[in-house]
Amino acid sequence: RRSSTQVCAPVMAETVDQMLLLMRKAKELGADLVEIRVDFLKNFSPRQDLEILIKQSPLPTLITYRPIWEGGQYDGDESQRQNALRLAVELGADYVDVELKVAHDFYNAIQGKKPEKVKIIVSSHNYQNTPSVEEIGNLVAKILSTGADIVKVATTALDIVDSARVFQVLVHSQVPMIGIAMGEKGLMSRILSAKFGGFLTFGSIEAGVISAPGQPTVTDLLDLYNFRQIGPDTKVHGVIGNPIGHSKSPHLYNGAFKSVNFNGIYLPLLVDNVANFLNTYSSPDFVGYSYTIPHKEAGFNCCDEIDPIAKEIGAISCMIRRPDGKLKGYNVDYLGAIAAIEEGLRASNGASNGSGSPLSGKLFVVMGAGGAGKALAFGGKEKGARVVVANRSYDKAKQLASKVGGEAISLAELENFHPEEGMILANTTSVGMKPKIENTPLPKHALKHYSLVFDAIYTPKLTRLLREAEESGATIVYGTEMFINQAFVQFEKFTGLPAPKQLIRDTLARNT
Ligand code: SKM
Repeated sequence: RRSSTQVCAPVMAETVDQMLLLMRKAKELGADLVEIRVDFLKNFSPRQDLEILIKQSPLPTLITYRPIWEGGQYDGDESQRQNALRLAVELGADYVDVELKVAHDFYNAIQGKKPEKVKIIVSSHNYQNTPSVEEIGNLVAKILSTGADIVKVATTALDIVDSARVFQVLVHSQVPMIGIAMGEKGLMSRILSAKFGGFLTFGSIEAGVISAPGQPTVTDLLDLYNFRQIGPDTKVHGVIGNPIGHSKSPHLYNGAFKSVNFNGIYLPLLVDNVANFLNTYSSPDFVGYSYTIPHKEAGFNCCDEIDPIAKEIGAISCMIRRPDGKLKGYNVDYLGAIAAIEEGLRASNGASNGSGSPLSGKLFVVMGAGGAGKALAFGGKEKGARVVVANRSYDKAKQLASKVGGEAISLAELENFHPEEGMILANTTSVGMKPKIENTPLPKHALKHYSLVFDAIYTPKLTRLLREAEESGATIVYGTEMFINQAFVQFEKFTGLPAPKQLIRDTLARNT
């Protein structure tokens, strides 16, 4: 265990019995404490219920009675609410949450009657945005002036860079502090609170049953993100894309990092603006990124140095922060995809055609002219294929085609494009990717002219395009092949260690 940051499971239910069940579940899952949200109880009788909840809890307790005016469920009389919180103190809850707005009143009311072991968390929630570092700092000072034992500041992330301001305050806090940026774009604040010294982070007992937006599950925190292994020195990595929820890279790398005891974490990074992200998280601990759709070209433009192959392609799939702080970009996409396509061709042709690439001389159609399209077109050219780039925007197709000495057509034209039989098709657009798996970039009737079809999408593994290609008699090559091959290379770039290949294969098989 590299840090003391605890995992706290919020418990929300309508009856005390249901809460007790959830509290046991939280313990089984590995949480360190439970936040009992008594504002969710129907017919709450404070004296009787708090006694049971606090005394029978299998884990240390945090009692929270959140009013509507702070984002909770309680809509009743304020003095009754504070009476219940005072009772929680008397009954010896380990922690009691008191909202900043009423903290002075509350402290006046409990004057000297607080058992030593009971700690008061004074909390502030902002559901609109994340203010400046200075404003968050002032808020913390205000909270401290109430006499708080523990400071809690929860803001809302409107962009991934917002978590950085929370970290900045968290890391400098002289008192125990809970600092979280809520919302999907604030996920990293919840996970990296272990790195930046947060007192606790929240993890839900069940997926989707959350007490605040963006909360991961306890199980994801502990098993997917290796929360107990995150500490101040942990190096941060992640996959930069938009959307990013579908990516299996966090599963792959976190599992692989753990298996070789590498002190690193790998996050899904939902980025709107790549340059802004890189400028914000510029400390030496933010060391390595994978780039996925649609940011492979934006990443390319942010590099201080670019590997020759990536330079030729014009897009990156991997970025490393060197010890001197410079960002170096690589493209390791095409290697894995081309190898998998070659393997597919060799297998379907029976014997190999000697030492040359089976792609040589073939008509190779690449759908999409974004980062992955560029890599595949480049790979095709390298192997001596005749490349055709088909893209929704013809201009972009034209640009790429001229770079690889190929032909350009629009996606609409591709439907009736069959200069010859036995062509090879690669999809690099996101059409057909989860969640819109009913979509396909090319209608089935057009697929009969292809002998092999590859899809760079790997969620789902069998896309509609691949299913229809198979039904049309083509050899199909899954995106998982490309994904796994490039992951081996990236793992080595991130860690300097050989990739645990079997473990990575198994992890992907379990998760697709
Ligand atoms: O090139 C890869 C990238 O490294 C990661 C990724 C993902 O996590 O889904 C997909 C491909 O773009």
